[in-house]
Amino acid sequence: MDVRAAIAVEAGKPLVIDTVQLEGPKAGEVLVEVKATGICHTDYFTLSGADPEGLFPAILGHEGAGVVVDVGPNVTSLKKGDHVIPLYTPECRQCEYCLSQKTNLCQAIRVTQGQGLMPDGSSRFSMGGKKVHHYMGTSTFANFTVVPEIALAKVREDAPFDKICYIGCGVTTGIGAVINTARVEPGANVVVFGLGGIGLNVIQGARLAGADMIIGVDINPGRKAIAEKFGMTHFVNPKEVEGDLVPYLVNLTKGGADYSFECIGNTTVMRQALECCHKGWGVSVIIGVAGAGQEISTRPFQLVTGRVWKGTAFGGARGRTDVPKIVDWYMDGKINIDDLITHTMPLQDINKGFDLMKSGSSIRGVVVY
Ligand code: NAD
Ligand code: AHE
Ligand code: ZN
Repeated sequence: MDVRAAIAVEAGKPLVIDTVQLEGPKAGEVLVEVKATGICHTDYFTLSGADPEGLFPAILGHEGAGVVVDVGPNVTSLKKGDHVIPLYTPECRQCEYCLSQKTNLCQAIRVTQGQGLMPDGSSRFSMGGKKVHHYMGTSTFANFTVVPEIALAKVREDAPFDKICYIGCGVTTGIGAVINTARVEPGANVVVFGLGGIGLNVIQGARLAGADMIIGVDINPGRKAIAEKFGMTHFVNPKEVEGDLVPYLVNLTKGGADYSFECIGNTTVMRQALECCHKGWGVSVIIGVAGAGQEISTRPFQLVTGRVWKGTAFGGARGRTDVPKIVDWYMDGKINIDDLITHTMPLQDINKGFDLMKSGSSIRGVVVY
């Protein structure tokens, strides 16, 4: 079938809006009509050429919500008409990783997903007879996409697509990093570096967890008001701090953060996030994705003296199990998504959505099909 898509033709170039061809679902696959998709910084990261796994041409997008329109053979858990959120971290419930109960990083289809292909090693997308790659197994920058059954969370039908699409990445990543990965406890002091689409959800997660001091760090002063609305108690603009940021934060927290979160993808800031943690127990969680070739460093003494460096993908969430619950939290008013979606646009304007994110004018832009 013909579908409308934003195609990443080449690294560093704007997406091209055009018609591409999509084959129907094969065994274990599902055809989804995408109703809305958020634009995450990771889409920009891959489009920029910084992603070692980046492939072109590809249909990017990994923060979607939509409706099942067809299922391939052997699909048992979904049917036509079901509302779904695609999962770039699937949940097969059978692989060694899923069965371990120690990680959310299901590996059932990770190899082909990283190659921009469906699990059988082929792509469903093409243009003029030439292969177009999938992205993160989701490719939500197209109004129809094919996704493996194990990479779809079935969600309630009364939830609005243009809001819950954000649960497909940013909301779950930010809140999950606090609850699943760091396991922040009531009364903890938390420092969040980067107050964008992810960091503001970390702030909201920290408030849910009952944190005491919630410090937000961002070079964009425009982030202060919205972060306060989500629970931030102190704002720090590194550009206004005299001297080093780390001792400033250690002083502010009276000894160091119990938990810190890096939500930027900047390896210098990752070091600051670790080193502002409390001696003996502070835990720093890396969420930001850094470009090819970049590495983190610190004095090993920082770890010898009890600080812990961790990372998280999709907030440690097991998508098919956890995502429907997070949709319920939204529908029950326990979490705020609406105020973070600052811009909506048709697919035609998706490049403007990227520009708004890059300039710091938007928190989350959402494409509504
Ligand atoms: P965003 O562009 O919405 O937000 C980034 C924020 O960081 C902005 O507010 C910006 O002003 C701020 N910032 C930039 N440089 C800074 C600096 N030096 N000091 C302080 N603040 C600074 O991006 P996002 O969508 O929130 O994504 C954030 C990061 O998280 C990206 O690297 C993205 O790829 C990554 N990410 C990771 C996961 C995961 O599962 N690990 C999931 C989603 C996104
Ligand atoms: N492909 C990159 C890494 C990109 C990355 O870390 N992706 C995160 C999700 S970011 C969502 O906005 C992730 O889930 N990682 C785990 C995984 O298996 O990809 C690289 O550096 O190669
Ligand atoms: Zn994302």
